[in-house]
Amino acid sequence: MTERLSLATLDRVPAEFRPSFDPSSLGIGIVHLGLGAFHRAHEAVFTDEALAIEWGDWGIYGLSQRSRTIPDQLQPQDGLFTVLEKAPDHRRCRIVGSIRKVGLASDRSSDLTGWIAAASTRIISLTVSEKGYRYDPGTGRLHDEDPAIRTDAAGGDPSTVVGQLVRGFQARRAAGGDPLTVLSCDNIPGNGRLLRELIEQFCGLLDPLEEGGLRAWMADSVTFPCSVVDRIVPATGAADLDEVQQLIGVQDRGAVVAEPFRQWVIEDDFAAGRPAWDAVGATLTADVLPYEVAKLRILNGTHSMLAYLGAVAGHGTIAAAMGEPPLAALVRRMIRDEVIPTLREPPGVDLVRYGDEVLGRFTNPALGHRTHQVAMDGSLKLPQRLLETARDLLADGRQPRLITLAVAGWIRYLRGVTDAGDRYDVIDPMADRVVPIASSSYSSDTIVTRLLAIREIFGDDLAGMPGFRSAVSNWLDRFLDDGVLRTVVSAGSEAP
Ligand code: CS2
Repeated sequence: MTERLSLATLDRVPAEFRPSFDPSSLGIGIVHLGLGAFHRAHEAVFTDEALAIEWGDWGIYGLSQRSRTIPDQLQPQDGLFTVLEKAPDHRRCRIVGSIRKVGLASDRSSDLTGWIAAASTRIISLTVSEKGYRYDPGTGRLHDEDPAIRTDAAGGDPSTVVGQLVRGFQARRAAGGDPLTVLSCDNIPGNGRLLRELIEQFCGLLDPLEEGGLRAWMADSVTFPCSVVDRIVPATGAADLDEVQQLIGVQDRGAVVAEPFRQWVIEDDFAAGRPAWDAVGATLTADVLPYEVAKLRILNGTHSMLAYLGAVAGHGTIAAAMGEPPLAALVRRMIRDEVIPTLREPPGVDLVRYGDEVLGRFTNPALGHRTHQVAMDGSLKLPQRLLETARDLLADGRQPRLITLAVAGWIRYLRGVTDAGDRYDVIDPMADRVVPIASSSYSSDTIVTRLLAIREIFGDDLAGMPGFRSAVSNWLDRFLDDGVLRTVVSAGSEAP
């Protein structure tokens, strides 16, 4: 039987793939919530490389929220795992040593509260995806009626991220109240600011005696920098694990795959230090907003559009969708004509070139990034990826033509069946509400009217903005009559 990657077997791995430091000598300074593939291919890599430049106790304690899968993969490996970088024409692989401990947040023995309280912990970072925040993207409000939020506010072992953080803060305050940074790394606009607001709303649900000045302490001692993260990280497949094993010579069940590109723009607002992430490619800046809006609208907006239209047209991967010339032309045009005009250019960034680079990254065939993976949780992604762009255009007196096509693409996707009649599952926390409406036999107009009335997604303004509803409903009609590809082809030949 092939041996498993671990501290004990690391010396059997060819030296070129090993971390540049001895992982066993690294103390923990970061607690990370959301130990998915993205974190392992992003912050863990930046941290690993930063340690080679400037040593410090910045090891990571990574916790999964609910599922044991990743802790079970990484615990026997002492937190070690491989990142397999896939460019169209070459591979690169390396073992990351920055994750020093793994656990499950919902399991008492992981002692999350104790770790948040520990003075040695100076950063709590998060990649818990849009769902983890339990908020309405249309209104920015915490789901304060959510039973899990209610239960967490009432006491006991917290199961929500906001509850976990607040219980940890209380313990930290009781233990001396050392300053702390909470760093959100999720694809949400103003992610740090939003998290602070959600936590404050949660504190408002607590008994006033129990709150006992926690918000005032937070205001003095906890910072919430915003950050923009970027790296395409598809789900790891069995063939990837085989490939890693061939390369490193031992078995790694926690390996992750990523594109070569990576970017991290972070608001420079740390309360208690940080690793030398800026020395290994992260941008530390006073204002992340222009980067954030550009990334969410250009990259994630077109990603979602390609995912919905590509999946309905029968394409399994983003690269295959990009291989369909009318779809590639459509997203290029949407970036140029409708997204860039709404953006403020971040310093030193040429947005047209940025858009071209993003689309180039989408064509990487080695990644095998599934359209259904990107299409997931659309109700939580649409607002920041597409709807904000539509709002800005409408406020400027312009019609969002291709953005409305993308929104109609989401609705068409919710029907759970491709143009060729193949069925698939729609994964979305609001699936129970949106799928029955989208799949009904009502007219497109009724379907769109009912969906646009969902404030949690569309706010209370979009449905009433002139032309928006009718444009979405016209595209949906055309998708249903002619199929996605024929509609996109004819849309391409129509005047803007
Ligand atoms: C994707 C993102 O799954 C999705 O919704 O759009 O995860 C995307 O790959 C990353 O944001 C790239 O940085």
